[in-house]
Amino acid sequence: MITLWGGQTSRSLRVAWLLEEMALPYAVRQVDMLAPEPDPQFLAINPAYFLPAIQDGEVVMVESIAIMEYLMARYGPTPLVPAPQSPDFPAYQQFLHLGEAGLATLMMPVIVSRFLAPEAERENWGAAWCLQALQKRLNLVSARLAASPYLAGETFTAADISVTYALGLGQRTLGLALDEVLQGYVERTTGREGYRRALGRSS
Ligand SMILES: N[C@@H](CCC(=O)N[C@@H](CS)C(=O)NCC(=O)O)C(=O)O
Repeated sequence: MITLWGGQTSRSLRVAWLLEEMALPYAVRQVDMLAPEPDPQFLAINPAYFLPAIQDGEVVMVESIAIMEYLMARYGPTPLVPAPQSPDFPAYQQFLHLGEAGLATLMMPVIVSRFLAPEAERENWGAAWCLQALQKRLNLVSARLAASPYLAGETFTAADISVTYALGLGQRTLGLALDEVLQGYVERTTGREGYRRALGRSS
């Protein structure tokens, strides 16, 4: 049985969503990242102490996108990943990673500056740069979705899980405004049964 270490609204939602779409059984271990003391069991799993992590037998992994790629490779085949020969594959691969590396990661300096930094350090050049870079990268997502209903093309894939999570993070924490195309897209992806089930398990 796969164990998913997760927490409220964390990137563990990506992994839970993928597990639900693949109909794989899993157990969730909630970690309260705001607790005054670290959870010693989770610290033993991830000494860097961030979510999500999985245990699958002897396998322990962190990094939400890497975990998704592992699960699809280990327990596939699945329609959540196009075949490498498919014309949809390059866009799939690009947006799978853009969701974390190009969107969610850029949000973090903005989020911690706004909500955690001392008053005098809230407005800072680095966070402003990240916000601008994020807005520019969102143009890639909007342009793609103006041409196809999903990021890889006509069908829902793990790239949509990756990017939908990032858009939700931006909306919740930064008040990110989504244009009509992006709004319609998020309604389409989060309308899936797999998303609803994952939300119930991991958040
Ligand atoms: N790139 C990592 C980012 C992980 C991450 O930032 N996790 C957040 C929760 S969503 C966290 O645990 N932050 C606490 C920390 O980094 O100290 C991934 O995709 O898994």
